[in-house]
Amino acid sequence: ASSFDSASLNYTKEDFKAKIVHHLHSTLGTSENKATKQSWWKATCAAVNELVYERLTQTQQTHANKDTRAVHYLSAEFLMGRLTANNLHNLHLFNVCSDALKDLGINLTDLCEEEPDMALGNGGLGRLAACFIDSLATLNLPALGYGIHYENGLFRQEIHNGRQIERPDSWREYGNPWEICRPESIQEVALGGYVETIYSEKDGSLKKVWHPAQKIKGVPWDIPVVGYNGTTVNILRLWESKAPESFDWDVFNAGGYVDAQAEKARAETISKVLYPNDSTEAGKILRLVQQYFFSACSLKDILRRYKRAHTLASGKVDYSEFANKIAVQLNDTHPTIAIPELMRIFVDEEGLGWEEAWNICYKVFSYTNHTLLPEALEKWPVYIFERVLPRHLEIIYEINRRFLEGECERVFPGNDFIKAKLSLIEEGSTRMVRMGNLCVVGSHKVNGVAAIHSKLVKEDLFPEYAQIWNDKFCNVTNGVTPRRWMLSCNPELAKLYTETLGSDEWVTKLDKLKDLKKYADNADFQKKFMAIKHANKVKLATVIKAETGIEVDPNALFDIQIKRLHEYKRQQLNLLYILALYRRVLENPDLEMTPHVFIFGSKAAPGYKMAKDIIYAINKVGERINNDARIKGKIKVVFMPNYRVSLAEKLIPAADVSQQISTAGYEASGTGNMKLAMNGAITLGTMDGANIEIVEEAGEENNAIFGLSVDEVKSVKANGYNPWDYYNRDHEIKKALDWLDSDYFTPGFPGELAGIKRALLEGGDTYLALADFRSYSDAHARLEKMYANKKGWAKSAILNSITMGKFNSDRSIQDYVDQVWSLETCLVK
Ligand code: 26V
Repeated sequence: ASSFDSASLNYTKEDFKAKIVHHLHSTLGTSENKATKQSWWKATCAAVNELVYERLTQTQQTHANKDTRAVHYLSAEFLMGRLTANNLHNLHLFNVCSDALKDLGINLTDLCEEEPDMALGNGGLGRLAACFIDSLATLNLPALGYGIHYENGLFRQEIHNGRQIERPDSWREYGNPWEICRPESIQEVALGGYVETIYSEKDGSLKKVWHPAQKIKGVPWDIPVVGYNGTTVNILRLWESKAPESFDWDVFNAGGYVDAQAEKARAETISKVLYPNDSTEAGKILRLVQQYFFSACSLKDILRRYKRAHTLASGKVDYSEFANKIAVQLNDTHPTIAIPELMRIFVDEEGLGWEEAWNICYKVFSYTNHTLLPEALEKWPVYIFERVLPRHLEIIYEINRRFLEGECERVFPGNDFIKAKLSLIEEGSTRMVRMGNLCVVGSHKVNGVAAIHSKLVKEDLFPEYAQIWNDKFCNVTNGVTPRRWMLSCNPELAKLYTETLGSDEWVTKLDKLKDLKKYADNADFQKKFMAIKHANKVKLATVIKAETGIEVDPNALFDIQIKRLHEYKRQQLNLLYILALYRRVLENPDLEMTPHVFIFGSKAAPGYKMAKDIIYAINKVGERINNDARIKGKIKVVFMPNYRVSLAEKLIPAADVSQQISTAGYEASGTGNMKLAMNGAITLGTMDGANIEIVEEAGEENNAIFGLSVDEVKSVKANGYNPWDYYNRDHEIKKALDWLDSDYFTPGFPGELAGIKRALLEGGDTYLALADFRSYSDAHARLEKMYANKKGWAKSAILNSITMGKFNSDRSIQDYVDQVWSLETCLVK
């Protein structure tokens, strides 16, 4: 029982039952005997929404009355997943609801499966945004999330004969009970056209007037974001694009009517689909339009709210408070265009002088970098900008001119080489706008997402900028919400912790779990902990069987790598080890080893051929191994199709080992690593991203760390890395790679997997998989030994789980509050 049950006083079991039945009748238009599971689910959501809406209104009134400073989290992605269980937990209604439904003959966990994932994101960056808005509400901070209401989220992945097939994801085909359309807050944004320069006879000034070619309507859909324990319900506001009402339908004759429909379809294309790339910048016009569309709608929304509170009696708006009231966080460079857009509004529309406008502007914005991969750093061709956002391009040029002649010249006088490097414009055959540079110049803070990453952002990516503005650069290590990633997905473990501690305080103060340290060695506690892990594995085994037909033994070691497929994340290294291990068992059928289940979950960007080839290879190697009677089930390889948030919630609690094996220096942070460790998985990982901080908390002796460090990677590369040396010297590497040339895994089709070998040899092995192989194999051996010692393993698993307090996203948000936003909490009555 928690102190906040009182907040949900109106929600006894009987009340809840009555509400659900009421909504089944009045909202869903059906009855108990006819209702489908989906209707029951929606009726349950409607019952929950009664409370959510009440608190939402209270929150919004409180924030408006107090005119609080608020943070606006602009993100092209919010990977929310499902909301039913999450909202119930955060409102302390999960058990009441479960009991009420039980009386009605319905199982809540079953019902939750009715909800499609809100997959409005690719991976880490989008899921981080989702965790952050949970924490913002939980910490009672005034905050809004702003993004795009994609009609289709990340593609659904099917596996056909081992290959990834992409299918559309239509998450709201049958309605979404968590979103509220707000036509009263529709915004309109402009695109294209040309800029007119008007000379003023009066004062000789030049005024710029943008004559856009097109207007787009942004329709806001609000998703309430329910804080845990508290009374704050913030919103996530997602913009849907529509053709504007003002569209002059009357002027169209019969022929024009059709053109008008085409025009309408074009407007609605903007929010149709989420781009499924998460590491390569394709430079597609539609994507720039998406970015501008949601950034501009969001800024207009912010300005409308600001003006309501800061318009003087004269009718003039007082902008002197703007930077004190408004913080805008840019989640990667995707919403960067908000910077010139705010300048445009201030200078062109609100009549502020350039310097006055700029002084407000850079104080409002701050920027989070999420990747160092050069191919992911956004650049837009100037010619695209000219067509889509001609006025913004001019503003960017002016920002650039003032920067190069001002701060840059002051610190690097006459240094054209550095000026070319720091310029917002990249010169060349195709001139480009560098969005990262624009973010650094236009923000007051720039942060990376783990200590090592922030250091690399400052020292390797933006070193000259750091010379100009040393204090601009900071670190905020990522975190994840323990509400979803422990309490909700691993209820039995949560119960053990709450009962043992005598309090559920840990759900917000995750550091409290450290008080359990004294039990890490306790035989009874270990037994309970491992029984929960086993039960989670049994459940997962059922899911695996249902999804793939593969039988796995819950007594085997469950070794999990779940993340987007990318060569830097090195799923191919995992595969190489599987091949080596398979050969060892074939050569020595009596080999003593713990049965080992390798589980993968991963989507590849549809245009990333090598990533898709690796998925195919995992599936084909798996097929052969899983059906090879000679190895007596010692190795199983499972590729779980359609990896997504809701599947992660089933995989993570069942993991014994968490593979976090990126080449050091390439994984900015990782957040799956945190989720897995919290749930008692032991990390098999490199010293990269947040892994470094994870083992700092949990102890290196409780994990299996291997591979080159960031500095070693740099020096290996500097000294001319040659993967052939490893191939020629390491027998196991050679055998494993040569195997890929044969048709052993693809009977009748030799060479189908040879591309992987080629990338690792002829291709130069960009991510040093071969260089790290032996050390990786040794780490596996250490893990095996650890796993053989049941008590030792239990202790390490427990210690990992209970020392992850630092990786609570509430802590990350508090770091942003202290270092970047200077926000104050605002209690809602
Ligand atoms: C980049 C691009 C490039 C253009 C095409 C569309 C697109 C979409 C998303 C991205 C962002 C990729 C960066 C990303 O997701 N980084 C991940 O961020 C996580 C949260 O900070 C972090 O834990 C991961 O290490 C990092 O890879």
